[in-house]
Amino acid sequence: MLDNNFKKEEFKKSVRENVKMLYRKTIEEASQEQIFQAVSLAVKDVIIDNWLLTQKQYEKDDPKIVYYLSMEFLMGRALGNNLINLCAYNEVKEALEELGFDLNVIEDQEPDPALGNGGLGRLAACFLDSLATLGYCAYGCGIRYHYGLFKQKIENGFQVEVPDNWLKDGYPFELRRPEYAKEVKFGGYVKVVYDPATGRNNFVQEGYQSVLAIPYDMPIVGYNNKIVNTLRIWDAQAISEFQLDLFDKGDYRKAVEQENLAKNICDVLYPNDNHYAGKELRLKQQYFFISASIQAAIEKFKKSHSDLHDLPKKVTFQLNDTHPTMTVAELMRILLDEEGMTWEEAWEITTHTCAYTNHTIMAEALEKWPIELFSKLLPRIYQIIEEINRRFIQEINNKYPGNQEKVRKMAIIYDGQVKMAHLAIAGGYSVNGVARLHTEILKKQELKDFYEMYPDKFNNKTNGITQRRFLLHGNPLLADWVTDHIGDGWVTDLSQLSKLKVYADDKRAQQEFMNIKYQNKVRLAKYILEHNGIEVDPRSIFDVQVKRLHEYKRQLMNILHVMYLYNQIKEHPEMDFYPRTFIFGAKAAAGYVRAKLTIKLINAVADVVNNDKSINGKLKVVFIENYRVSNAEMIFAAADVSEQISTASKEASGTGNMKFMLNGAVTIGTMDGANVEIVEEVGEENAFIFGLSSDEVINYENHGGYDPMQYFNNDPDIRNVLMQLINGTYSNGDFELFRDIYDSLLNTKSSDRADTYFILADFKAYAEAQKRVEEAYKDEAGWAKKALLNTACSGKFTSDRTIQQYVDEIWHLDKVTIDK
Ligand code: B1H
Repeated sequence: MLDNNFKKEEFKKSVRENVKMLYRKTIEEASQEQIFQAVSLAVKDVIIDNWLLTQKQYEKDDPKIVYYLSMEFLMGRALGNNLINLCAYNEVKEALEELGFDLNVIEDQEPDPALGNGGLGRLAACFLDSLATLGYCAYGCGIRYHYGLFKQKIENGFQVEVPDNWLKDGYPFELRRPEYAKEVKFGGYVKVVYDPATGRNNFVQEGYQSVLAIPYDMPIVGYNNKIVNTLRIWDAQAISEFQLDLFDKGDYRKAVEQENLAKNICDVLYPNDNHYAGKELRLKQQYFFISASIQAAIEKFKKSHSDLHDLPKKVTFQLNDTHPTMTVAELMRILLDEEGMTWEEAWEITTHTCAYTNHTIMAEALEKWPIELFSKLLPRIYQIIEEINRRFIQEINNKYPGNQEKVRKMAIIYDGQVKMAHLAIAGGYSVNGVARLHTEILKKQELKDFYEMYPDKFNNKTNGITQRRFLLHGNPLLADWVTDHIGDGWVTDLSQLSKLKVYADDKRAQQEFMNIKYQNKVRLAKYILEHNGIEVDPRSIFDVQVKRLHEYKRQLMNILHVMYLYNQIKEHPEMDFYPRTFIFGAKAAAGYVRAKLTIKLINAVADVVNNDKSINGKLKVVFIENYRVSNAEMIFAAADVSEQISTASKEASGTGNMKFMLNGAVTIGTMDGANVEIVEEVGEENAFIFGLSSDEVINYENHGGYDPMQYFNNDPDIRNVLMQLINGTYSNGDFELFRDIYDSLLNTKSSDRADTYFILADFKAYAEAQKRVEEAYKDEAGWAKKALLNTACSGKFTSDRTIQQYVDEIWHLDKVTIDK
C-alpha cells in the first residue's frame, strides 16, 4: 500500500477510544452507527493533520484561488471516499475486520449528504475531488441545507417524498467555525449620503434585517498527495441569538422577524432539476451564501495582499450556473461601498474575476426575477444591477446603433424582470458550456447575440467524473483487474486506460471482464431482491436508465418500448428473445405531476410484466427506490446497457453516461450532450445511436411541421401501446389514470405542441436500435469486446481532464505540492 498515516494498531486503539468518549461504551456494546461515528472521527483525525499542512503550504506559496460557488454539492458519502483518497481503504477494512466489523456495513451507516439534485450538483462534487487531487487551491462554497434532497419511497407505485434529515445524528466530517461568521443584510432601503471630504455619494443600507452566516467546513481529500481542500457550507443563525450586545433589545418585532428570517433560509434544498423556483426564499438563499462567501473571500485576500486591484490575479469566482450570479453585484457592492472604489475600477476587477458556466438551455430553467421581489429584498444589489444594465445597454447601443431588437433581447433588466444569465455574461470574463455540442448550441442559438458581442468569452469544457469514486470505490473488482493489467497509474491519469485496448480481442481478458460484470450484476440483483422483493436473473441483459425524471430525458419512451416488447412477446410466444431486465431509478421533483405519473406508469408496467408467468421471466422491470449517489456506484458497475436517450439538443452534457462507460456498459443513445464525444472516443460500432439529430429537433422547434398524430395513425405498434395507456391495461381498468401521458403525446393544447420531446418521432428508431443491442449481446465475444473498449476509451471523461482545462483556459491556477 501507498504511503499514509495509518498504523493499524493505532487506528484500532483510536476507534476504541472514540467509542468510549462518545458513547461511554465498549466496542462490543456499540451499534454499527456508533462504530461509524467512531471510525469517522479516527479518520478525521488523520485528515485534519493534512488539512493543517495544506493551509500552511497555501499560506507559504500564496497560489491563486478558485472559489467554486454552487447552490448544490451532491457529495455522497464521505467515509469510503476519504479512505480511498488517503490510500488507507484496505488497511482500515482489515483493522475493522480484526475488531469484528465489516467496512461495507459501517459505510452504509453514513447518510448520503444529498445537498444537490442531480448532474449539476454531482459535477461540483467531482470537481472538488479533482481540484484537490491535482493540487489546486480551491474552495467550494455552498449552503448547509438542514434537509437535502428528499428520500423517495414508492407506495402503491407512486413516489412519496420523505424528508432527508441527514444531520439527525450529527455529521462527523464537518467542522463548525463560528469565529468566521459573516453578517448578511436583507431589505430596508438605501440612503444616499454626500461625503464632502471625497465629493462622492455614499450608499448606505438602512432599516434592514440581518442574518448571521456561520460556516461549516468539510475536508476535501486529494488522492495520495496530503492535500486537503475545503468545502465551506453556510448555515444561518439569528444575530440576536449570537451577539446579544448587537441586538436592539427595544425592538421586539424586529428581533422576532430576524429570528424567523434566519430560521428558514437553510431549511431545505429546492428539489427541482432543470427548473427554476421563482420563490422569494430561493432568492434569499442565493444572496445569503453569496454575500457570506464573497465577504470571506475578500477578507482573506486582504489579509495577505495590500491592493485589491490585484484581485483577478489571485482569485477567481466560478459561477455554477446562474444561481450564484449575485456574485457580480455583491463584489461590486463591496468594492464600491466598502472599499471606496470608482465604478470603473470596481467593474474592471469584477469582470476579470467572475466566470460563468451554463448547464442548460431548457427555457424553464432560466432564472428571471421580478424586479418587485428583487428590489425589495436586496435594494442596494438591485440598484447596482440597474446601473450595470444602464451601462450595458449603452454598450449595446454603441455597437448596434438604433437596434432596439438587440436591447430587447440582451438587456439585463427587461419586461419587469432581472435576467440572471445576462448579468452573468456581462459581468464575467468567461462563459462556458459543458459539452461540445451544448457549447455550439449556445453560440449559434440560445446566446447567439452575446456570442456575437463577446466571441472571446465563450469556450467549452466538456464535463467529467471522478474515477476515484466511480471506479476505484464503486467497482473494486474491475478496479483491481485494470490495475493488474496496466498498473495503477489510471487512478490519477485516466488516459492510461487506453492501454487496455490491446486486450479487446484477448479471449481471457474478455472472459475475466465479463465475469466481473456478472459478479457486479449478482451484487445488484441481491440489492434489488432485498429492496424491491423482485427476483432478477443476472444472466439477463441489465438495461439501465438512472437519472432525474424529466420529460426531456424520455424515461417515458423507454417504458413505452417495454410495453411494446411485452406486446411482441405475448403475440409471438415462440419468438426468439434474449432475457432483459429494464432497470429504472429516478426522483421526480415534488411538484412535477407528469414526472410522478411516469414513475407510477413504470411501476404499473413492472407489476403486470413481472407477474406474468406466461413470458417465462424473459422480461423484468425494476424501479429502484431512492436512487442516490451511494446506490448509483453499485448500479453503474452492474450495467450492460446505458440508456442515454434524451431528445437531441436538450441534455447539455450528462455525466451518468460517462460513469456507465467507465464501468464497461454500452450506450444506447441519441446524438446529444456528451454522448457525441463518447461515440467519438469509443467508435460508432461500440455504441447504439439512433434518432433525430439536434439540428432536426431545433429545426422542427423553429419552423414547425412535426405531427405526432401521423405516427399514431400509420403505425399499429405505436397505436397499440398508446391505447394501452387509456384502456386500463396497466391500471386495473381505470381509463383515466394515465390519460395525461396519452394526451401529452397526441393532443395539441392551445399553446404548446403535442409530444414536445419527439418521443413518437424517435420511437421506431429506438426500438430498432434496441433490436441491434439484443443481436449484439447474443454474440458473447463481440459484446465483451464492446464493453471492454468502452472502459478502455473512457479516459477523456475524467473530471481531472476537465479541471485541467478550466485551469489552463479560464482560471490559471498555480499547482501546489506539500513539502515533505
Ligand atoms: C443541469 C441544471 C439545473 N443543468 C436548475 N441545469 C436547477 C438547473 O434548482 N435549479 O433551479 C437545478 C439544476 N442541471 C445538468 O447539469 C444538465 O441537465 C446535465 O446535462 C449536465 O450534465 C449537468 C452538469 O453540467
